Amino acid sequence: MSRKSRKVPETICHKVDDSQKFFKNVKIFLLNAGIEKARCDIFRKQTERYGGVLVSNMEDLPGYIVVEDKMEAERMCRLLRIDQPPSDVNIVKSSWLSACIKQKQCVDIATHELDLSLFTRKRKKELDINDSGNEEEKDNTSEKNQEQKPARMWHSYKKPKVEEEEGVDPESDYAPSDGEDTVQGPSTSSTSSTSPEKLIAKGQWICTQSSKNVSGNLNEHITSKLEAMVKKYESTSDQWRAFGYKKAIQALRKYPKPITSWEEAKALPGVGARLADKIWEIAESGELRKLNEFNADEDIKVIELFTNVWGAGAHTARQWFQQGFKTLDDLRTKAKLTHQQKIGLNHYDDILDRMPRSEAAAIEQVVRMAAESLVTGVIVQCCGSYRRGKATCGDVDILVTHPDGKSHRGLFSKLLSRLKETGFLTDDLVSAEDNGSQKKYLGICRLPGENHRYRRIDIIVVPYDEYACALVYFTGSAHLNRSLRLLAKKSGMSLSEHSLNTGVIRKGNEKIFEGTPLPTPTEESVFKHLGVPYRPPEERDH
Ligand code: DCP
Ligand code: CA
Repeated sequence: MSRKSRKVPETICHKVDDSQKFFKNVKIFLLNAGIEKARCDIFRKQTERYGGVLVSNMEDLPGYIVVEDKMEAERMCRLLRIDQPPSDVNIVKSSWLSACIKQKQCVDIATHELDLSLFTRKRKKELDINDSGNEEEKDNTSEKNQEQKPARMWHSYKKPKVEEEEGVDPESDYAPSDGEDTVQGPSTSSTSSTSPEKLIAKGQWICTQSSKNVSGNLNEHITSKLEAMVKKYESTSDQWRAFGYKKAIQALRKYPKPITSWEEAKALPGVGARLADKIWEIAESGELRKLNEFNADEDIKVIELFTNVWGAGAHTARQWFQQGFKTLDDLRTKAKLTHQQKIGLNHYDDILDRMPRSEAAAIEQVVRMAAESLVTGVIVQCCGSYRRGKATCGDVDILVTHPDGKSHRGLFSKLLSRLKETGFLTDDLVSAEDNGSQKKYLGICRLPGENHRYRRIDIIVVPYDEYACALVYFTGSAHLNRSLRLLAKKSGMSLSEHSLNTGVIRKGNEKIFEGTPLPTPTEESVFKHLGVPYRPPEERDH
């Protein structure tokens, strides 16, 4: 139908009585970009006609954000000058509004919702992924909440050409916002770079600060509840809501005093009105109604139970649930399980339990003794939360190398065989991943003697010239790593668990030239090249 011949729908002209106002008090924010003017006018008139309230400020929502049918989430965020789709708001295409008007009822949004999956995936990378930079790697090397697929594991260890997550953190909390990124997202051509010193001088980088300077989390009573919400949303695959909560948690952790007003909560970076409501609800009452509802929801409980099986992610958990399974026993007896999921189920409680650091030290010692019996002078270092001085550890991440630069070769399989012979390693999750010149084992171990629990262990053997970068990486925290990598990237460098390269040439997010590795004999040298004051591991617990 041509524009000229289109008639103004009859419904516009007729008055409607109250009972027909299917939009009564429903708040609608119409993002008119890309929607032709005449259509916008009709939408506005009809919305109001049927009782809807057109709002011009997103803070007035909850309700609906209506966008052009082909709108992408990222573009929407840019246009609205927000860094993520707001929580607890329905974001729908204009097809939804058309359908409502046509059917004279508030129709289900299911088929009209804006697809946030791409946006979510990108943001997930920014938040979670380790530094080689693709989501598969995160999926496969960080087992928590992830599906484990050995075939993809192999792929994940190839050095990717594309760094996706490193620099795409607009208004990040691990790097200062430069304003431009907030509006425009990642730069599309970044062959130019600034010295790290200049970048650091421009703002507050997480990686330049000691985690000890932070006065501890003074809003723990709030963040613990929000963390529980993240788990719920992750297990229901609502990743973008989970992302919104994670941002709020990070902001709250850094906040120098307990939250004492709604306005204070609302002023936190990344916190909109709805999240501020939730924060304030917890601050005031100590409770979060929504979380209580989730906790009481039997279905969500089951999905969460299943998501905690090592090797199962939200997708598998939901599939099991849909197949009618309700308990871990149902999974054991009726579900089709991968090798890893079987192990995950066998040691379900042990894997979820955090061990005291003394136990991590004892595990490190067992590996050290075995390695030393194979080659003298070997270095065995427990990294991760243990090295950062935490009181409890989720698992042990043990780095092995040899200062002569060659005796690490062949050590990986000998070490594993030795540890298996003694019964220390009990189950292999991933028996050997090749990551360039580094080799990684993921499995389960148990200390000799009575009453010891089964624990998750990663053993990574690396060549000595990669040791310092590997040490920085596996010591973490993940948050600190993201900040260091972003700083490196913005300075024309590239940091990974293998090396710190200089003179990297990028076009958009693609590395055209990998650059040249800088000499990094020690962790101090890595920090120095990046212009970041050296911090001992205990000060890296960001
Ligand atoms: N790492 C990272 N990015 C990730 C996952 C891990 O940079 N997405 C790095 C930093 C971590 C280290 O690897 O500190 C070890 O990973 P863990 O998942 O074992 O994390 P932690 O040891 O810090 O914590 P936990 O006590 O829960 O094991
Ligand atoms: Ca760990």
